[in-house]
Amino acid sequence: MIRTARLARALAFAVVTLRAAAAIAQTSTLTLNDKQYFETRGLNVFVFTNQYNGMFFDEKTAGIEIIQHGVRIATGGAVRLSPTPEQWDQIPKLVDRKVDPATNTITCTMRYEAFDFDSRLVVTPDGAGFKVTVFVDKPVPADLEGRAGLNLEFVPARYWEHSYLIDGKPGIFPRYPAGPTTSLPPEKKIRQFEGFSTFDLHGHPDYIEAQPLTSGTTLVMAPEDPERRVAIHALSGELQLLDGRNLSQNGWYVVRTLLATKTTGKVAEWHVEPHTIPNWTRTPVIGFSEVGYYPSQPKRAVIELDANDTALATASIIQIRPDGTEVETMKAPVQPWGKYLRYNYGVADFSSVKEPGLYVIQYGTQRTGAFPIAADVYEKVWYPTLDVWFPVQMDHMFVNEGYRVWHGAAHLDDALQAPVNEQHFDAYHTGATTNTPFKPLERIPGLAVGGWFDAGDFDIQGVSHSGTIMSFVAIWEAFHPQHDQTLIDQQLRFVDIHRPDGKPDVLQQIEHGALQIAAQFRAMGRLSRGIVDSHLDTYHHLGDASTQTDNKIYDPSMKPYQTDGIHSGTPDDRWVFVEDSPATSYLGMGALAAASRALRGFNDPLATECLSLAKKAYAGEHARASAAAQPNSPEQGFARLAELTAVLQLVLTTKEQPYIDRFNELLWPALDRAPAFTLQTAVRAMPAMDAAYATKLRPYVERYRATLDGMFKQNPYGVPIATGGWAGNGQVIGWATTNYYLHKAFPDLVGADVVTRGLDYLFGTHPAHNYSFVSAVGNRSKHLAYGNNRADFSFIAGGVVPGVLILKPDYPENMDDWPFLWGENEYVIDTCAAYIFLANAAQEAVSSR
Ligand SMILES: [Ca+2]
Ligand SMILES: [Ca+2]
Ligand SMILES: [Ca+2]
Repeated sequence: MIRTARLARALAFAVVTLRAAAAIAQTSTLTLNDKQYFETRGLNVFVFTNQYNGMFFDEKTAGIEIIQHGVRIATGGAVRLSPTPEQWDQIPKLVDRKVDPATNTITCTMRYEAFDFDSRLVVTPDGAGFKVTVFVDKPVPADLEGRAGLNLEFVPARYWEHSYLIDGKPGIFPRYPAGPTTSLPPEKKIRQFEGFSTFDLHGHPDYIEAQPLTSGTTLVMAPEDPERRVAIHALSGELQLLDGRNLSQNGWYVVRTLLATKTTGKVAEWHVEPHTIPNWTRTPVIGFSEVGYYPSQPKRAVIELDANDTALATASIIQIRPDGTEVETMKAPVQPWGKYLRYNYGVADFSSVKEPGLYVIQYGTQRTGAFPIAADVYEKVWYPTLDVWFPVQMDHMFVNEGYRVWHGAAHLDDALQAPVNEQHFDAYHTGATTNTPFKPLERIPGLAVGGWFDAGDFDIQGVSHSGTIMSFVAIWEAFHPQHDQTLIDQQLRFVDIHRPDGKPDVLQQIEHGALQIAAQFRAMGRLSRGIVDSHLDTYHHLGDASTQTDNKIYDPSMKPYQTDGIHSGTPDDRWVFVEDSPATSYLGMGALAAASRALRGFNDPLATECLSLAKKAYAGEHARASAAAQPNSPEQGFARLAELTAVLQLVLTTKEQPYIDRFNELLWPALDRAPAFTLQTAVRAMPAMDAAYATKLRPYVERYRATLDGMFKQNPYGVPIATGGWAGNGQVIGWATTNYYLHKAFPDLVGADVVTRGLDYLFGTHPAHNYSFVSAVGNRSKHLAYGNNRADFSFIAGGVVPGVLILKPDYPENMDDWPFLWGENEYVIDTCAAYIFLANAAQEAVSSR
């Protein structure tokens, strides 16, 4: 929401409140719409339109969910087995979902396999709200008596500085968790995912559960706020209000009723009434670039409107002069675009405004913050990512910034070979063999060096490392940034942010990544899937990375927590997971071959070793993969694409004919099969190829260009918006980067506008709100995100979040007051490195035309 929106909303609110007071209380009746959710103006109720995830478990995007006045306030409405479920607690499997327009009901059958426990959740409109009923055909299993309950979870941030009434008794929502909890014996704990535990016993035999903050029959949440007020009445049993943050910082407020036991039929029932403001209309979102615009680039404000709203005729582009006076430079017509997902859109094109200066956009009573039109808008937008975000992600290093230490030197006890047949968390697993020369739990030497924390967690992921290194090499080769604002001392394991050391930071980051990948190939001859915590109770670590393990080498002859200062008996050293995956290994070889070019003249011994490791591994893998070829399997397809990446880097590094031949052999079928994935690779090889190559490539670029022409038909932003469980900024960056390479090679086919359009999207021209998705870049940006400091409701400058998640069927979301949804807010290394490339590319593309 833009700044003045609050004022406008407050005014609109006062008017509405008066109107409402004057009118007879209005009943809003939910109806089942053709998108299979319940809807009335100002309120939507989803019932398992989104499901629990078997891989990452509870993502807080499943079960009964409530969108009140445009904001998702509740999720996780289902039968759950804990008072305040955590991510890895058992989730119900949806066995059946019936949507019945005749009876206006949605019925979901849920099953907990481990307990042979089935229940039926029925949701139906009731008065001004809806009724939720749980039925069982067999009594609740004895093990789950007093444990199984009907839960509904509320986003805590949306109730801070708000109160509640329970059976008329007042309370204030706790701003910070302050109990109560209870200690219970571990045998009472319901088994979590794969028998892992989120709770670190730390030598004490107990675990904790949240106890209710309060209980009663009727709970009114936020009675003072018509936008957030929700009344819940237990028609049977008792309502509890709990605070899940006592167990885990990403916990939610939970409203819960224990299921009736030793009986069948109806075992819990609520009437839920989220208040709706009569004739509520969502405040428009003015999408624009918070970074500003290059004078000659296209400039589009995309105005997102409530389905009941219609676009105003114009938006004003107002220049702000040095003395504070304002000049309306343009009345830009708002062209209706139509409907995308659940909103109407209008587009105000103000490309004709080119005079450098500061501007705001005025639309109705709303006004955006100021943004520049200037020739240098893209010049520095990548500095925070390289200067701050990447240094903070550096593993095995002490990272300082001014008076602040981000973290100590972490994971100096890396790493042990993972056990076999391990079904691990974060999508790691092993099969019957280790795929390395090492035995299960044997120490793999030399791994406590280089590398970056993958994301908001602290593991080293092989594939994303490879992509990151290759992006950094591409940045170095295309733009040669001499930028130096970081001291990086590998000998002392010391990083100092904002302190030049005479060495280009991009080269130092390439070196840091290459040190880790080279160490893996040196020890194992291949790239790992990753190095990750051995135990779930350390994986969810929040705090200084150097305290995630004890940094002491595990010695099984010692007792847990016993130490001689160098070794310890605490089995917390991280594990190395290695898959039999040619694709993974090929990407590692590509990273090594790329790094060897950039590091030549900077760190010659490492450059030489990287290339020889890559060539040796390539020869081995290529021979092995050819022998084991499974033609046309999906794995084979991935392996071929990854090999193409490796061979591209070997071609660019060595120019040797066998690599060129193999590249041509792989490229053209891949271009036919998956042009979107291969076009960038193809065009990047051009400098090493002859003129005939460019001629042969041209028709593929012509076909791609036709897809670009159709972009504005897909959505009003004109970029490919992903609809999966992880939001799509990475995809937008990849798309715009491909466009840059094509623009450079085929400027008559692909213009610079499709490069900057990708950045406009990242910087605020996107659904849901208009913050820049790059923290600390642009006038207003993501000020809380899923970095490793997320428990502080903070951000790491330069991090790029995944962006807008499309919750099925039609709700675009990027929470701006709650950082803990990784699919919307988690920074990851490969996307951030790709962003640095794109920012440099945009500056070059706009300034050279
Ligand atoms: Ca990870
Ligand atoms: Ca430096
Ligand atoms: Ca250790």
